[in-house]
Amino acid sequence: MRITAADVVVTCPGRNFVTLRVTTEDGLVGLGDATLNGRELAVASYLADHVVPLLLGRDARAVEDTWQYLYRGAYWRRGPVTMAAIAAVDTALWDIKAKAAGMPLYELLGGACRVGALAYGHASGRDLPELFDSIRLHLERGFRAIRVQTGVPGLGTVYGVASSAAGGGDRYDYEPARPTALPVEEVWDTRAYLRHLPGVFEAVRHEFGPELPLLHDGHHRMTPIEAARLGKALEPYDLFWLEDATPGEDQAALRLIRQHTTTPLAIGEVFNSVHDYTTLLGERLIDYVRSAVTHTGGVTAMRKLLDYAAVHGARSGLHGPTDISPVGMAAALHLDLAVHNFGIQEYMPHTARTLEVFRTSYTFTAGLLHPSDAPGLGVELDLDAAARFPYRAAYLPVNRLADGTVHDW
Ligand code: GCO
Ligand code: MG
Repeated sequence: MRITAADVVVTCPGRNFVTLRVTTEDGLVGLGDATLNGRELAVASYLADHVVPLLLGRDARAVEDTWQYLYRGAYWRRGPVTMAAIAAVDTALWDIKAKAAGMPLYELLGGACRVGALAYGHASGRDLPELFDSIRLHLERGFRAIRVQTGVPGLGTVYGVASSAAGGGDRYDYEPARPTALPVEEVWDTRAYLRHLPGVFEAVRHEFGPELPLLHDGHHRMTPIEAARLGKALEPYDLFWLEDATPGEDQAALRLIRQHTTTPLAIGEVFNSVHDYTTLLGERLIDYVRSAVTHTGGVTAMRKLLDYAAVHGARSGLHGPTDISPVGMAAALHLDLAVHNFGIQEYMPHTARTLEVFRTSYTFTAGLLHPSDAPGLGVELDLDAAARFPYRAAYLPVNRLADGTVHDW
């Protein structure tokens, strides 16, 4: 089953996506997501200039061998650009293999362990009334687990908070990448945030009761001791997890946080290899693995990472914001169904315009996502629609403290 074509498709139906489209001699087509928010063209070039020439003529069935060939063969290992490119190839080859078998991918991964994947949605508000409206809207839309992000008194725009009120437009969402010539700059103050957040969770529990699973994303902004203090302060509100409390590359930070709090910890969306987790999982410092199939080397690598997590008592919480394309999202859903140690799946629905380009078949019913039983991943790419939306440069914001110091965003 020789590969006869591999095309890199860059499209911007509201936000940028990079997709690898692999075709075999018998006409099967496989898709892989290679979107790296704010640095999209680096991955497109890595693929088009350095990987596509290696794929032409290769056997599309050799998934593991191709992964090792691209990983070990590059000599330069890991990193988000390399691993997103490898992920795209790997996911496309799994898509082809499952289509050739006439099965949904999750069947090839061992079959379903559950009827669907519990998904969490992103509720947010600049203040409590807006936040409550947003939580209600998510509950009406069927979500059974909710991430809570709010504005902080005295600060302007902050991570995770939508800029328009719930119900004010045709949809309510938070999309951090902006199509501006330079990154937008936000101002951050951790002390103001730490003073404010426990009261928000107290109010949400008071309004919505004890049962609803609630999550929160610290987005890398705290020091270890600040994160430890927040984890302790949030214990009465029974969080499902506290995510990215500190910058992920400081692995020892998690030791300190863990010593101080029983709030479950999630980390990993900026990681790209199982090797980023050896301390965190080996010492049982985290509860949930937050990596994206798209940034971690694809289905092959993510399966190994989740098996490694299982050995250390940790569960999955795969990354699923809108900057993971519907192709990357579908790949995550097949793994969610097939692994035993599933925890939860992040789900930020894509816009109607994105879904014009990517024809999905996954479903969201009663709080659960299902990848569908279509052969392969179950997502098709409409090339004509993709061509109608050319690439637009966009950046994620940059954070500064009040005195101008650059801080983690
Ligand atoms: C999340 C993430 C995202 C990231 C985004 C950056 O938990 O979903 O933190 O919102 O900020 O993926 O591109
Ligand atoms: Mg996050």
